[in-house]
Amino acid sequence: MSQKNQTLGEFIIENQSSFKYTSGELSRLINSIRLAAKVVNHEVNKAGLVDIIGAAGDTNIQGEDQQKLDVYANEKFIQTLTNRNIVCGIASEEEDDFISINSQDENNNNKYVVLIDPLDGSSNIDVNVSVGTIFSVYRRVTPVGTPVTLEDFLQKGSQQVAAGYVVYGTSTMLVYTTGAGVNGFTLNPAIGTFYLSHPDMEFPENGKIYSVNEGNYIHFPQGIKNYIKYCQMEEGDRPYTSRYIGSLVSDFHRNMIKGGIYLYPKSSKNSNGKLRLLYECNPMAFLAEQANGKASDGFTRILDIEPTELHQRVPFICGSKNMVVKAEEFMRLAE
Ligand code: P6P
Repeated sequence: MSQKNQTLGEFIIENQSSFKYTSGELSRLINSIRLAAKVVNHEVNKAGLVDIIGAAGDTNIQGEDQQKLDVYANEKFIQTLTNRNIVCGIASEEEDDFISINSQDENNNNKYVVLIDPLDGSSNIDVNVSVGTIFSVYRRVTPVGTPVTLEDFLQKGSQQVAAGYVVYGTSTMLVYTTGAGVNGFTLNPAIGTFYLSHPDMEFPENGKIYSVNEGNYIHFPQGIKNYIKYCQMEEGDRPYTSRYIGSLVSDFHRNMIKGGIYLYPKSSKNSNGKLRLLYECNPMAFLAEQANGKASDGFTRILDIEPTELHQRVPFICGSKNMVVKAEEFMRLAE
């Protein structure tokens, strides 16, 4: 049983034996994400002071303006994971294609691939609202020692061996799972150490918060419209409270602590929704299920979706189990 105020390093060592692949490689991977998170956190915290905010001028494969902090965070996570020779491949929201690590090195016996959204919610950067990093880890499925292929990245979310996020908020937290529950670590910036502040995090089965961009209401499927009206109805424990930060990591984190549901449905504007399956929905769905929550596209469990493209998008409904079940009921009734 983990105890509060344990450092992340102590926690990793103590729990390494409980991880079925006890090679220590995954522990080193989490440690490298910890390092990159501290480096990015330092820049995020001074974004308003130096000319590092504002668009970098380029646009990523999503057609979104790349904020300089997006580019910086992407570089730092890729650099940290590459230099420590821990993974054999990386995919990122900011990279059109996946990156094969040390594919020329026949000694590259690394067996993990990492998929990242290096700075989710980046449109919030220059208005001083929380942003986050999301990561997802798989064991490769192609032979060790050969260059990774797209097959290593297009795995179902149920095959993840680890997933987590960093939320750069009023405090910086690293929240992750290796399949044995969800634990949250808060950074003490004075000494650069993450401490276990939220052991065994769980979604309350019910909640009173719903998170959706209601500006898209008229474009939503009828089932989602009906669910939103259900949340707003004066009945029983309703109306619920609407809270939408515009940063998935922040909305997810608050809902996990307080109880709630996050929805990014498909719409007539986004036929598959906006969020990306591989490096946003799958890791958050793995965390949700490990925290007694639920995640679906309205009909299918997110972790069961067979990926077809690196940057594919899916509708995303995630949070307190009974709230997601209710939303799915409205989706089925409206079919
Ligand atoms: P909208 C950020 O770009 C993001 O991917 C999520 O973090 C966030 O919840 C959502 O998109 C916000 O999108 O269309 O409501 O601004």
